Amino acid sequence: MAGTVGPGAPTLVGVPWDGGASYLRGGALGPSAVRDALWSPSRNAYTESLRDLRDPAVLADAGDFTLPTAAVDARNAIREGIARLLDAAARPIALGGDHSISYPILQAVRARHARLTIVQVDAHSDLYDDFNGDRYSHACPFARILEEGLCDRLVQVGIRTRTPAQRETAARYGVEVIDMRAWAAGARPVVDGPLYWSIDLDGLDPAHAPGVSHPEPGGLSTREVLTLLATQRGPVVGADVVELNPSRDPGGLSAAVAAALVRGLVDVMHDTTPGTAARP
Ligand SMILES: [Mn+2]
Repeated sequence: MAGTVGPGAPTLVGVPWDGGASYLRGGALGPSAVRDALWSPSRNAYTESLRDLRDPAVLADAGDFTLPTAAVDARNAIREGIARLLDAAARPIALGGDHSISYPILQAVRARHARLTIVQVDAHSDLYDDFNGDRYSHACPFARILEEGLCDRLVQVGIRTRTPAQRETAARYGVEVIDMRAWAAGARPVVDGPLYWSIDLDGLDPAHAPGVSHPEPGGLSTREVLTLLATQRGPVVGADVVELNPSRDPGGLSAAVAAALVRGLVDVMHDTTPGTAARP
């Protein structure tokens, strides 16, 4: 990795991995597409709270992980890379890559946080025990996270594709699910920190973020996700924004949405008790 890492600073790190994808590759190109959108001359460099992203104390960038091709080795590299960032007191914002990266990331985060709540924004619950024989598929990370006790609370928002087996798994582990029907009826999560955000872009409606491998109509708007981020208590200790597939995003609109979510995460990380976030 190259780049700068400031103490406590929200820190981008690219995780160019799509080996967990069950349908379409292409997500490995996500990190560079989000960076291009973040720094596009089509807009200025300020967040909605008027923080200047060019200030490394506002947003640092640790570059992209260099990942081996074997999945088990890639998971180890992701876990160890995130651990190094946390040891440097950074608050990682990981750019995927497919959703399988959340499992090794959370192994590293959990090792430093005795209390941890995860909010997952997603069309899918990602609770399959295995998918096509792969227990580390992007359809499975939250099954592994629950088995290993990598959080105290898991709150899923935006779900609209569950199977009966996944519903049973969620009930067995006490997962709090606000599916799209409940969201439309007005249900909202109430969580506090230490908090980790795992944002799958397909949690948004394809009208907002079409550039994903598994578009699922009936989802959240960009503004709804930004408001959800801003209205939870912190501290936010880490986050990922995953499943952008640039090969399905010819106009770059979904990359622009991912960049907007990164700016929202930067604001909430700074707004939620900086200094208490990186170490328990
Ligand atoms: Mn998903």
